[in-house]
Amino acid sequence: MPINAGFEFQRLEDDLAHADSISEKVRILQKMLQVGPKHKSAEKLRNGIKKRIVKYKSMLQKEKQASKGSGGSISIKKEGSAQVVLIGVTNVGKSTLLAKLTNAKPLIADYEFTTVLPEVGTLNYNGVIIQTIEVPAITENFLDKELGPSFLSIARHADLIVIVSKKREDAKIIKNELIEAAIPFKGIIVKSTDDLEKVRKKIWSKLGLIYVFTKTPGKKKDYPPVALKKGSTVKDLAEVVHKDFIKKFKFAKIWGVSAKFDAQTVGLTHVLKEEDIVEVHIK
Ligand SMILES: Nc1nc2c(ncn2[C@@H]2O[C@H](COP(=O)(O)OP(=O)(O)OP(=O)(O)O)[C@@H](O)[C@H]2O)c(=O)[nH]1
Ligand SMILES: [Mg+2]
Repeated sequence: MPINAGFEFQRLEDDLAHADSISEKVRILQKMLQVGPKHKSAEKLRNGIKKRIVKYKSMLQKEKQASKGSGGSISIKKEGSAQVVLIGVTNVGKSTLLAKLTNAKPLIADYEFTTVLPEVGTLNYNGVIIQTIEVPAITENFLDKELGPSFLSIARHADLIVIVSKKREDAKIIKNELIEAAIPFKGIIVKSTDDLEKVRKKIWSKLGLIYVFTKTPGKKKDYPPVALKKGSTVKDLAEVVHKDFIKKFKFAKIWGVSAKFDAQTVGLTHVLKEEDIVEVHIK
């Protein structure tokens, strides 16, 4: 091994833990084979790396098949304004929480691995529909399990990951498995005993969304509201509501937190706030 290669190998190991895609993991592992020790006693290490490359390549293949709609991978069609997954080790109350948050009626039992397939429910946040999925319990080395890659890919594609845990070690196992699968964790950790309203608010706030109401002149505000990314403008709302609205846009009238006064007249660039009511006037 050339001088400093040991140092570079270590740096690559570090990069590997922080890689946020599978293809990035493959690239780093291949580089590790290049710079790593090549002598006889390092054979075990090299074989381990090669095995991981094979594993990740097969995952890439599976995900490619899933995105084409073929292969045995489990994919869940996105519905609503956002998709949230509940993930955790077994028996931590994932199904219990899903049943409390959504309309789903999953099987809840005191034995382990009760949930064997993803359970889907809809969470209604002030009229905004958030698809919420319980992923079957995660175990250590989950990628090596038959359905591991498929179940983890549900978490990969979600807008928010919610780790359900009873103790800190539970969450640690999940975080490790996410790292192993190159899924960045920017989510939240909750207990099934946490105050339900607090959990709902945490989910909403972490999704980075706001909800606003549209209104037709002379009528009351429409229901349900429209979900938008934080920082959205009248233009973003108009785009969601009707394509023609921007071409024909004259002005908007606005009520709520972002308005200086009721029925303030604003243009397309006006930044909206949660619970605003917007009346678009067109030519
Ligand atoms: N005391 C108490 N028991 C709970 C709570 N949440 C869940 N349980 C119990 O814990 C057991 C497992 O709950 P589930 O909601 O099925 O847990 P899960 O994480 O979905 O479990 P698996 O799908 O089997 O991995 C059940 O017997 C629940 O009644 C809780 O907040 N308090
Ligand atoms: Mg369950």
